Amino acid sequence: MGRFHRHDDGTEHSHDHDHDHEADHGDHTGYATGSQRVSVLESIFAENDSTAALNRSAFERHGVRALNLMSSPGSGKTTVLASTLDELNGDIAIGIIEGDIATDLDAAKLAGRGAQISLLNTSNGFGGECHLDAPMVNRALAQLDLAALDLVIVENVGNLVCPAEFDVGEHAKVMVYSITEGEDKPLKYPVMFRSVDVVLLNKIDLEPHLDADVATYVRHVHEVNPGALVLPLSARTGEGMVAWFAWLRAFAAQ
Ligand SMILES: Nc1nc2c(ncn2[C@@H]2O[C@H](COP(=O)(O)OP(=O)(O)OP(=O)(O)O)[C@@H](O)[C@H]2O)c(=O)[nH]1
Ligand SMILES: [Mg+2]
Repeated sequence: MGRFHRHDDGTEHSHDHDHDHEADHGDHTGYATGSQRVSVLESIFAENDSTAALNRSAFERHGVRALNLMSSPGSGKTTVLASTLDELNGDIAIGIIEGDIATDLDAAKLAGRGAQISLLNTSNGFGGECHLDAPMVNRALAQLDLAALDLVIVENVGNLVCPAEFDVGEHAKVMVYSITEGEDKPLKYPVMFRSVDVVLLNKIDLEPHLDADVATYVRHVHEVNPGALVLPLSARTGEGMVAWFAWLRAFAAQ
């Protein structure tokens, strides 16, 4: 079955082009196919986008800036967030929406660092989704006191594909890309790399132990997204984190 997909220019279509869309209106399995499938997915994205607009206006009503933080599983989103909260605690009032398929493990790691935290498990009534969408984030917002916040950071579900396709009402998208994932990932998974404003190139402390060259990782990100700001850093040692903190302070002040 083809994969419905949106493009940067706002056009949308299914990649399922091996049959006649007009003639295909479902089959005996009961699953929608062809044009029927496209219209179901169009309405999912339309619902997502209208709720994303609601989320964005709720943020703006309260003067809150919102950021969507994405990556593969284990790239270091939570570790980056833990040091970020420790650094900014007292200066910027931060709310975290912690998205995971299951468990409150990441929410527990971020607790006690001065942030409001709203946990969102996609296995609880959301079908175990591999990404957060705007309606889920809308529900999670009910657990945050936006009037008391300057910045909301959404830690998305660890996945290098799906989260990039769903606007959740954020003002910027940031991804963590760790050098343990391999230098080819921007070329193989361009959709997320193309969708983001900032790439935190994490785990550079491991460069001597890997057959890795940080400059090649940066070059590959810029090959698919020439405008991306790439910040090489290590959430483990703190190297390079100062540039990220500076970017985030400026973003939160906008
Ligand atoms: N060496 C090294 N390890 C790191 C660094 N950042 C994170 N880690 C480790 O990488 C592992 C995964 O980090 P997490 O912060 O849980 O990654 P995540 O992206 O939040 O993972 P999910 O939420 O499961 O998608 C942990 O064992 C971290 O300690 C780093 O800069 N250097
Ligand atoms: Mg995490």
